[in-house]
Amino acid sequence: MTHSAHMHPDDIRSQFSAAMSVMYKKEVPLYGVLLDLVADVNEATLRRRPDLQADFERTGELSRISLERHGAIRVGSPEELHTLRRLFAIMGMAPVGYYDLSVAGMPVHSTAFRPITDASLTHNPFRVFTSLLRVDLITDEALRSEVAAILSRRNIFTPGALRLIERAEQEGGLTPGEADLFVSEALETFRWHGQASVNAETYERLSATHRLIADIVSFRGPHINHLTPRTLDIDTVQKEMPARGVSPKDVIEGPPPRACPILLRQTSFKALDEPISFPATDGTLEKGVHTARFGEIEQRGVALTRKGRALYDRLLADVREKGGSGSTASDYPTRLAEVFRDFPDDYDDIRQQGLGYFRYTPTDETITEDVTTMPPEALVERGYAIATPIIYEDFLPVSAAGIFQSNLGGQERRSYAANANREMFANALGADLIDEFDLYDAAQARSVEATKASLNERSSTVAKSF
Ligand code: OOG
Ligand code: NI
Repeated sequence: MTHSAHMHPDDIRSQFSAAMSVMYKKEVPLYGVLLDLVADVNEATLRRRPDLQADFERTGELSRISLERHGAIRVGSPEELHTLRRLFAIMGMAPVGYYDLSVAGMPVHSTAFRPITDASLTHNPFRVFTSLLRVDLITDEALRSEVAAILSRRNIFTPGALRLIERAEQEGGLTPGEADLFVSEALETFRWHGQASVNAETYERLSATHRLIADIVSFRGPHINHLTPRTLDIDTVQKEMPARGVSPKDVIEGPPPRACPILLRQTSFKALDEPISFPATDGTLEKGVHTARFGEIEQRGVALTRKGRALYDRLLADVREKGGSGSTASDYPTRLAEVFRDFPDDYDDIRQQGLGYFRYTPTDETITEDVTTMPPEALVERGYAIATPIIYEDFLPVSAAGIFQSNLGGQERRSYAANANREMFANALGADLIDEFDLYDAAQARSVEATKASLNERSSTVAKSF
């Protein structure tokens, strides 16, 4: 139970997300440049599109746009993931979805910690894409136990953070004073460490096995590796990046540009080569370079139903099969646009064909009938309700793989057999993974119920007045 003297988890999340953004801007100034560019483009887009502005005002989305961002981290051990789950829970963030990145040659699997209720998402949708190293995919047995030993020696959480996590669990929340302290202690886990915790020789060996393994294992903590603001016009931001001194990856991941955006489109600027140092045996420091941290932007669209998602996955697979070289070939955007002509680009079609999720709200239309058993589409037809797209709050594994790949520096391509192990992930987490489709289904159903209740109430008042 949340005691009234406790700070609301939504407010702790907002505070944490703001603090993280300030920290990352200091650590990676290019992220600040990207934030300014996104803010400029968003403002211009809303000025150009009053319809969009009106939609956003009606759904309460407007206030969240400028706040909205996601981050990503990678941890090494089940214990680290387990404590992260407890840490994020204090900020109202739960693990949603399972992403198997082994298919893309990445020795990790992932989830997204994020708020799950409508009110919390509107308040601040801050999410963290969180990956766990698959030690089981390291084939060299000696290296596997070395990695386990290195990881077992580190503690990525401060004693203060651990104490406050326990306190929040015992007391059912944190007071504002405790929450302040919690935010600054929690932030320490995600800070960058310029000094590796392993020597140069170990780093090189880890890196030769997979650069991602070196990134996860060689440091004191799981530095935040990017933060991603949400843009309303990703094509313009992508185009304008170079003029502001930011060099974007070649293509935008996800669906092509559309009148009715679906799911998620993402692009990033390439990871920076950053100076680091390694402890040498004689007590001195040896210089090195590490490439991991970058900036990313995203544009979000309507969440797709299982049927819609199956169509998206099939079309995307078609595009990639036809081209042969994934999303890096130069004709990729053309092929993408061509193949996606098979995905309806009109919200009414998307809704009527059951491809996307929508939130229903009542109109002011006069109503004299009982709508209890009326299908939602009939409510729309009769003008009793309007349907607004429910925004996709999650991630896309193929896009994530593209982002991983373009930011490891070098030509990282290892193949692992598709090797999902959701159960292993959930065991490490110590909790079940929430199914994203269940959340969207429930949000849509709740909006239908609330719309009908409000319409019925109005129709009975109308009836009485006759
Ligand atoms: C995570 C990459 C995935 C996204 O937006 O799809 C991701 C990582 O590089 O750790 O953040
Ligand atoms: Ni990302």
